[in-house]
Amino acid sequence: MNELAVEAAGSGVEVLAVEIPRYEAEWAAFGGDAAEEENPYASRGAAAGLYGEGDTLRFANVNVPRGGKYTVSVAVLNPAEGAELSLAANGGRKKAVKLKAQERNARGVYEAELELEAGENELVLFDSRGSFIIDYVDIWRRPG
Ligand SMILES: [Ca+2]
Repeated sequence: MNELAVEAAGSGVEVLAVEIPRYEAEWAAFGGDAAEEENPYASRGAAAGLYGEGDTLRFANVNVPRGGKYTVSVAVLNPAEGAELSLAANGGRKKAVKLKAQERNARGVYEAELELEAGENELVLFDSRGSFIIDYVDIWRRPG
């Protein structure tokens, strides 16, 4: 991830542009019954289906330049009623995210804050309840 800080001289205004690395779910390691799905509404035309409790997606190589709190945005399609997703970094405590009903093939984006370490991190997404499809994950840092 490249970060570029631009300071507007004398104005006291700082503009911070952050490049957001995107991790396609279909490129993650699948656990349980998780599997790649073709979906024309998903980025790259593909996504990862998680079909029930115990299915997982593992991103083994999430690289960030600095340690600290990051926002993980997860793009979800077609969650079953009451479906729940959890996330954890580096084997840490899971953050649970309840998925809301959404229009078929519409993309819902859910956010969770996770502590990441400088360098490589392992991010795991767990199916805690119900089925849903994950399209991609964006990892970024709020400016400031
Ligand atoms: Ca995708």
